[in-house]
Amino acid sequence: MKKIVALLVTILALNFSVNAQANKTEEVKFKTSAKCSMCKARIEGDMGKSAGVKSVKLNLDDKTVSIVYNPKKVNKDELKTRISKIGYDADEVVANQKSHDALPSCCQKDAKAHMD
Ligand SMILES: [Cu+2]
Repeated sequence: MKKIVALLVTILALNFSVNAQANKTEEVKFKTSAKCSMCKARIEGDMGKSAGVKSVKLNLDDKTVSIVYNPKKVNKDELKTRISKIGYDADEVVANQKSHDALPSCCQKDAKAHMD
């Protein structure tokens, strides 16, 4: 009986650790070329809907975006590319020019710093 209980406990523990592994997320931070709260809403909205992304938060004080993601579904470079496609720089990855030029003028890189 003791053995069976020990076995069950082992199985449960193993099962638990496998589940924990499957739900493992990582967090990255990129410097972006965001300008204002519209940029924040745009980046958080678009990235929030993209595959493998759990949460997105853009800090307008330092223009960094923090992304919690599932490393099995998406990687850092892909995340940067997705930000570029929205029209913003992400660290060394430069914004896709076409997407950038389609942003409202107040959100483009040469716009003066402003908060909304
Ligand atoms: Cu903006």
